[in-house]
Amino acid sequence: MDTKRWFFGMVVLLAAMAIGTSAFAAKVEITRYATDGYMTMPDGKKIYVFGFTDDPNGDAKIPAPTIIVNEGDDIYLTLVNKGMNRSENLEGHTIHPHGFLVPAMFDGVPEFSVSVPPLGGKFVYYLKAERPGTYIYHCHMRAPVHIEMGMYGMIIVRSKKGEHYAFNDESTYFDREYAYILSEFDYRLHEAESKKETCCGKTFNVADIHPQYWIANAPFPETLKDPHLLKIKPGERILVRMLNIGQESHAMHIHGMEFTIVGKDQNMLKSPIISNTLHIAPGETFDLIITIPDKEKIPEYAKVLRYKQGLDEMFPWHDHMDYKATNNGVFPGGMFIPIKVIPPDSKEQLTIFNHP
Ligand SMILES: [Cu+2]
Repeated sequence: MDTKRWFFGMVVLLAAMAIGTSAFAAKVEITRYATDGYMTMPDGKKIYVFGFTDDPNGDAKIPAPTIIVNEGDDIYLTLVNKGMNRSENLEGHTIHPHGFLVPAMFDGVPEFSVSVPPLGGKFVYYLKAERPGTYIYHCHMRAPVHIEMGMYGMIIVRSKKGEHYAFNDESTYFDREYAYILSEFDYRLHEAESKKETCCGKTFNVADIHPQYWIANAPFPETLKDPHLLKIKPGERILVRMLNIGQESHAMHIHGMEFTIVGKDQNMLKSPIISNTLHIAPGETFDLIITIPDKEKIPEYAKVLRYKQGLDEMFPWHDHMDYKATNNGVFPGGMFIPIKVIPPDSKEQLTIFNHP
């Protein structure tokens, strides 16, 4: 190859690389602050928690604010360990980007990378948003304790095909989206942690964890509020992103409709599964599309009930291990997502993207 042609080839290659980078990849900088706080259960029980927040002066948020990026983005996720607002506890924290295929340094396991020290310690995790899907971020420091205490949230990577597609495939189109993060609390461990003044005293055997509170973003009836209340209009395709960061499995059973499982753990399913019960184990994430039959497809007598103005038609989506649909044994409560059917002619403005 002569010099001229080689030079021309290099210019074309570099231009293509520059266009490729600018067109698809954005640099996204996100910060999460690790600290503590309290969460009040519907029965009035005040529970001490650890968690992340996007507010440098705030308490922990349970679950942590959702992180939303686009496929191809270069994510610089900064963890600042503020130290605790509500106790003298001095411990390190990390962020494990659950589902991202990253080098160990950015994987957030303190034994294999770093623990971010309290009172202002900082670490930047670099993540490449290579695949669209639903991910988890959580602390991996003393994992059975710090997860149970509340250090978790969701990461959504939107597909290149567009923000209304779960994956790069026409079949994963959705009109609106909801996100649910499943977890649970054993208040006794939280009380033990609140009394501990310094790190690592053995105060509660994690093998004794037996939760009394189950949470789908929040314990019912908190889930009657936005953004947890799942609203659906006949004919709509609703994407539900659901993850389980607790330490128990759940059998999430939906009433009055079915869902199609289109994705699991950041991969689109080649053969989607239609079901009314999702068995979701710790660490799993699922992408489901829900529809309900159109007005024309239900019998006359049912239309009267379904669309009568002023009468809210509601369905439950709950853990079929039904004792978990309680708050410390009192039904109804716990892992219980209410679904509200919105009449087709309703003027209510429905939020497209709903997440904690
Ligand atoms: Cu932690």
